Amino acid sequence: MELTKFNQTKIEILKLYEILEDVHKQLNIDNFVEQLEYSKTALIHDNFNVIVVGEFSRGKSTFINAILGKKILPSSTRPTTTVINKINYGQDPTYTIYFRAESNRRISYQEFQNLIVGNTPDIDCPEEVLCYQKHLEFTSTIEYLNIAYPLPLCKNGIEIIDTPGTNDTDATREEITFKFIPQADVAIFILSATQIFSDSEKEFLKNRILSSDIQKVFFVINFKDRLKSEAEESDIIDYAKTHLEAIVKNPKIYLVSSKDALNFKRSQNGETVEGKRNIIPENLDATGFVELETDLEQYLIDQRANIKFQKYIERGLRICNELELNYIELNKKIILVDNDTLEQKVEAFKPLVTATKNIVASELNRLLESFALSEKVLLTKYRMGLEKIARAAENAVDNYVGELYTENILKAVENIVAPLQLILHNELSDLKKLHLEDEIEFSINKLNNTCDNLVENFKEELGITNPEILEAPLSEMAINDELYQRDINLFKNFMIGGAIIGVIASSHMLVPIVGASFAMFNYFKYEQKGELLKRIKLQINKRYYDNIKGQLQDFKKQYKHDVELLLNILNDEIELKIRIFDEKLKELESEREINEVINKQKYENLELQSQRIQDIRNRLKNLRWI
Ligand SMILES: Nc1nc2c(ncn2[C@@H]2O[C@H](COP(=O)(O)OP(=O)(O)OP(=O)(O)O)[C@@H](O)[C@H]2O)c(=O)[nH]1
Ligand SMILES: [Mg+2]
Repeated sequence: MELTKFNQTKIEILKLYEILEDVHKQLNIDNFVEQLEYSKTALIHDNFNVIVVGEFSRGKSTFINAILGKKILPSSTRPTTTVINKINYGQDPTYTIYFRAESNRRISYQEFQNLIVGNTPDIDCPEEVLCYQKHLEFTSTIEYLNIAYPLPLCKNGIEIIDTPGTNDTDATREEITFKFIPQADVAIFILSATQIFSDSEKEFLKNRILSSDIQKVFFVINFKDRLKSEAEESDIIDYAKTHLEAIVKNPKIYLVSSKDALNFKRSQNGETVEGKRNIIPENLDATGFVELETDLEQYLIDQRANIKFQKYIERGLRICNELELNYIELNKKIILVDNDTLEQKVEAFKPLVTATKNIVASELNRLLESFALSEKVLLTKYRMGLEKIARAAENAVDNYVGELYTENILKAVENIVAPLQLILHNELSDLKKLHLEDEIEFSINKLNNTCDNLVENFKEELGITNPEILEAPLSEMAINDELYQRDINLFKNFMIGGAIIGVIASSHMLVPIVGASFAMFNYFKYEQKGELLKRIKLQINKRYYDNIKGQLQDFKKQYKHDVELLLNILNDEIELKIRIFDEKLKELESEREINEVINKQKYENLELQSQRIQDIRNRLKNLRWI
């Protein structure tokens, strides 16, 4: 890949990552921000990480040494590598410990050797066991060891990572899986020709390497020198191929002898290779390293940019997919459900308010009709009473036996009539009170129930999703208390009204009689007895009977006034309650409208971000295998 294209691709990926970060910001989430930030830094620094993984003693460290042509990492038949080693380029060899908690520390070659040779102790020797325990305690504080070495292969930011055997403690395996594999661009999975492809190796490959963003895995079967014939070699390769093909597409398998390759390179470099087990091969071909190194070099140098970028492209695509599926789609659905639910609630509440209003209107009508009926009953009773009084007055004149003074005759009439009038007024007042009281009480109960039902429905319809709206009508209305308070006032008013009615009614009836007695006094004074009584009777008759009509009309007027007063009080009371419901309904509607506006904004933002994600996705896909 030419440099300009390389740089352009890098800039484009960085730009897309930045847009993805902004999408996070616009959605007010931080799901992948850390990963994007980390990836951006890695992309800028342009490191290229090759991680070497495999179980204990598969020859990982020997393999790396063979690649480097130098015995840099210790190797042994017993589990050896206890810390992660990063090998990268440095003009002079340096060894640095990167601690988990403390800051890093440069160490000498000797210290380095002591540190990474963590040979398992002889369990019969307590000193060795104690020493090993101390060694393990110390190494657990180390995150990794960095070895900088003047290795041509590691120029251009290539970094090789040697890991402890993956069948090591869980903690190490987890760390390799979650920290170092995700940072790696290429994995070299070392298997052994002598113990080929165990179940745990399969599991590690499937769940920890292939599930990551790593673009390329080299499968290296080590210990080629232990195989006795070419037939055995091809058997091993076939076996590995069959098993690997079940997991990976077109796996590329290399059969090598790391030990022989290392020995060969070391002797080529003029080193003396000691030990009777160390055979130096005649050439590198037999070790399987030529083919492996050629391919590896091609990957590390030629395909490097591609591999590197593919990893970030795939990572970006994966983040896009996750955001779209797990965030955008999900939240769009939530918004739609939320809108529908609120709308349904408002719509369900509307007819309830209307129904309540109808009940109130018909109840007030019924009350009006019932009052009209009572009026008739009361008027009949009143008319009959008045007629009875008129007759009693007539009889009083007929039965008069005293001196013939008009004043005396009128006194006698009044003595008979006055108690009758009082009885009639009391009876009438009681009857009126009874009728009005009963009806009002009935109506108040009914209207109370209707309002209570509405409150109940209101609560039910709104459920617990919107507690503020639900709280407001309950506390504000306090229907029972309010009406109870009102009930008392109503009856108080009524009773005062009743007493006033009584007073007014009786004064109305008395005034004309008193008036009549004074008006007639002088007039009748000097008349003859028979003539006088006759004329008085006529006058009394005329007064009492003629007044009945007017009195009934006055009563009617007063009754109408009382009923209007009562109905107005009741009406005001009910209207107040209905208004509260109406207001609640309006509140609910505006709440819904506001909610819908907010939801609409949210929805539009989700769609906008979704479009941006789609755009990022398309641009990332265009970068695939440039
Ligand atoms: N015969 C033969 N021996 C090998 C080969 N590769 C490694 N060995 C030996 O196998 C043993 C284990 O090698 P290491 O390189 O320490 O293996 P490792 O995978 O790094 O082991 P750990 O770090 O403990 O996980 C050592 O004694 C090596 O000399 C090989 O290709 N052929
Ligand atoms: Mg090792």
